[in-house]
Amino acid sequence: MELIDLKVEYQKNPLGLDIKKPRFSWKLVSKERDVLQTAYRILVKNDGESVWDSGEKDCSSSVLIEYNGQELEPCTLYQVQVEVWDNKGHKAIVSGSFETGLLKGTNFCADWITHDYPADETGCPVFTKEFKVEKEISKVRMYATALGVYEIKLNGEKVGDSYFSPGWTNYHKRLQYQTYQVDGILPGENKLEITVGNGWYKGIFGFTCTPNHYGDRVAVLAEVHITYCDGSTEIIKTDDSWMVTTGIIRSSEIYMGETIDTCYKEENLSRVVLTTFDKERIVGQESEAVRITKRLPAKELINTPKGEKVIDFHQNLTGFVELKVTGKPGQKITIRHAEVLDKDGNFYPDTLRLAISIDQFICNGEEQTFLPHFTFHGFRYIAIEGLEEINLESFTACVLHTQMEETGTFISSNPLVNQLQRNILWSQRGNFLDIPTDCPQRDERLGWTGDAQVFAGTAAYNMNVASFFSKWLHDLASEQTEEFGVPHVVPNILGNQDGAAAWSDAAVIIPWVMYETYGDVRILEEQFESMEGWINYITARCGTNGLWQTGFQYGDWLGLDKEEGSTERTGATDKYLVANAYYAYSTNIVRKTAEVLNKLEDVQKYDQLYQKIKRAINEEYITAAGRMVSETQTGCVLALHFDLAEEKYRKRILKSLETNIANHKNHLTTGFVGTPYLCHTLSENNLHDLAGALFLKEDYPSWLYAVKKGATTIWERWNSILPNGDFDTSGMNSLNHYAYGSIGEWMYRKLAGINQLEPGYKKILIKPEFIKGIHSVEATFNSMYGVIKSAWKCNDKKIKVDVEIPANTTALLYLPEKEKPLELGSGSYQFEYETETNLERDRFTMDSTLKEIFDEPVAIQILNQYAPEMMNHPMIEFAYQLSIREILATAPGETETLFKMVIDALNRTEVSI
Ligand code: RAM
Repeated sequence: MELIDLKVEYQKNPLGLDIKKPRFSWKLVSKERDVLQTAYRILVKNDGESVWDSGEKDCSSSVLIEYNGQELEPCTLYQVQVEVWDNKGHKAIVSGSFETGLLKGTNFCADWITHDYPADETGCPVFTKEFKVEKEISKVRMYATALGVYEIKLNGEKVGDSYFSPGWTNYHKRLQYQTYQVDGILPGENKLEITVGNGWYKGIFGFTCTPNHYGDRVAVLAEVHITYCDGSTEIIKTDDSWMVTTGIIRSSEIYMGETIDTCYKEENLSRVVLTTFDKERIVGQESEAVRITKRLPAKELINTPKGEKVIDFHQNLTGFVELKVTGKPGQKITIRHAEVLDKDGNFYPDTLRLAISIDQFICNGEEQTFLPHFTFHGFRYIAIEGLEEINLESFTACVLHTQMEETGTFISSNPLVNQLQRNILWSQRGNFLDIPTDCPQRDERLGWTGDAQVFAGTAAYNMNVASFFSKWLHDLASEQTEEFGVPHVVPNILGNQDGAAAWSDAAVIIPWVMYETYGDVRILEEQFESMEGWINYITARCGTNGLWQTGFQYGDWLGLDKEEGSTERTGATDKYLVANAYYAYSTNIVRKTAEVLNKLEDVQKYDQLYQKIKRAINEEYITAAGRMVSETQTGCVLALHFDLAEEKYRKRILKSLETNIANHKNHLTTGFVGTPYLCHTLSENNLHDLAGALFLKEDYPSWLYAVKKGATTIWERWNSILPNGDFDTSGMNSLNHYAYGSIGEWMYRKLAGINQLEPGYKKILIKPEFIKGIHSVEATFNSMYGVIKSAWKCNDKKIKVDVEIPANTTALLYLPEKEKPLELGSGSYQFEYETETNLERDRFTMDSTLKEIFDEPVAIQILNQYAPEMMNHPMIEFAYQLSIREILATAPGETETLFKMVIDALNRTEVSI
């Protein structure tokens, strides 16, 4: 047995940890089967002196064990050693370290510094300090933060590799600082430069594109702690001895882009101005930093019909472009960004709305590498001006996001599904940039709570999002009030609005997802007040019937079931049904949380409330005969999935759901609320085949429709790009919006079958379920205990299953088509057995649509021949949505010919009637 991955608060050997009681986690790895930890011992030392010895604990827990020793000192390195004993008589050791940060914002001894440039100065200020070093150095740390976003350079080299520090928090309450290891100090003269961009603090932001959301002047606070070899120490800190100038970054805005003029020389250094900002609000960086995580080469140069010079990176992404170039002095190169080309092949930046996203680089005649500092863009294409000759090798797309560990993989035999998984992952990368944003490209990029809530489960499979979400949840709680509840966006720059269901429920649902995924009880402890606060907010707004039926709601946002022509975006499901469904669901989570936290009175209180809401929902929204008030897909899904409907009604509601789906030819019509649960509901109610059929639909509306349209990220709308290549022009059309990527959780849980039976996957359920159209799946999830694998194949009359269970966990495995589950200990297992099942899809049925079966020209031909009146339909693309059955109904005599045509055209699969 071996121990690996010693983590302190989800990080390996963290620096600048600002937590008084850090938690330790480790993984056991063994070639043997059925390995369990029987005991552990944790030793923490500072300079050889023990500060904590847990003693040998007879305990199987290896995840998030809390430090319980002497009080930790600031700026101190601690060595950690963990010893573990297993049930096979082995012992192993793993060691690591952590270094504390300042532990308290008020431990900053530096002064806040700013400038007194006029308000219309757009150049980013550069704060500078020269200092001399005369002794030999043993260790240097730097602690820094800013109002704005900052970058530090020491002797011309960037310190650290993070971007957008200090990150976006509710600056009225919390501001993070960062800790850096600094290696570049030279004997003799040194120069520190800290450049500050407007960022979220002062920059243009929000729908109104207005500046100064938190303040109108950027500022910096920083200190360099030098320890010399002789043991003496020195601190270089921001104070009134620093100077300031405006540098080569002539302007920078997150939405608008950055202009860098390397010919610009500002010789005038002026003295900084001292300023204040409450140091009590300063906290250590809580999640991983934003970094460049991938560099993608330019793939294709396109001369568009309009004459634009465009580069295609073949991937919609979030970040910026690095350009290597030798230009003439003063030569200006302009880079514009877009997610897509229009159907004529021209550059189409309209999805960005007012966020113009233009970077400009002004050359100085030398060979130069340009990349922006304080802006990011959502793009796949760039249009270049100001360069005679375009060399693809000069352009690199830098992908930027919070650098979380990727924990999930999912591959199947279906290439479209694999592309869908890649699109989900890319939308997660693109929108987990310090906060969970709705989209990365337009004049929005806000921490919409609803989007984060529906996607959190999927996100937690793909990456370790524990620190990311706990940071954001701290902000959420800091913005929550009794009067307005939980804001729709966090950090909240939209002002006070009453809380809304599914959005504000992020306060309750996300902590619970974190607990289930990572076994993290502390998130529940920290958020409990916020979770309860949200329920109390609703309760205070309920009528005498115990239901919440007042105020603004997003309903089933962007649901497709509104009557034709409606421009309302809230879907057809009764908005207050959605609101009360979430009210019940969240109340039940708060009840379960109280149970975990051993708050017995609260367990009772929320249990009673939960029962009461459920009763009221049944009375108000379900008739005595079991009909839902909103017989929409989302209405039925919520009643079933949130377990709201009384047992006696479930059958009827399920039937309504099935009928509704059949009426839409096995397509979904759900919006943000129904989509994450739709396939789960079907799979869990004996309609898994239908879930599979709906999941694998390739025509609008479906997940694979976008894939077939060439999407490389998840779209905001099911029809962001219409079948004829036009765009949705509602003014709200992002091509990188992860909400509908929430299907990812179903793919991991049902197709791969990886589920937790106990929080943190201490006990695992593996239960893959086949669907027609996919004959193999291989998925892994790197849990807190180690890698869980579930892979299966079903072809040639054989089923093969291959699973891996990490040490110190156990699993329940349901082999496909076998009755009894197997209880497994850790280890690798392979199974092979016979089957009669054939997972080839009867790709097309009588209910398949024209568009699904044929390319456009053939579809037109068929329409012309069999349903000519449809050719005059104002929206011809909707005519393609007719099914074979419907067309036959209009031309009853022609059945045979049409069928022959169908089969001829396909000549590759059977059509079942
Ligand atoms: C849009 C956002 C987001 C959604 C809200 C309600 O502006 O893009 O996705 O949560 O509306």
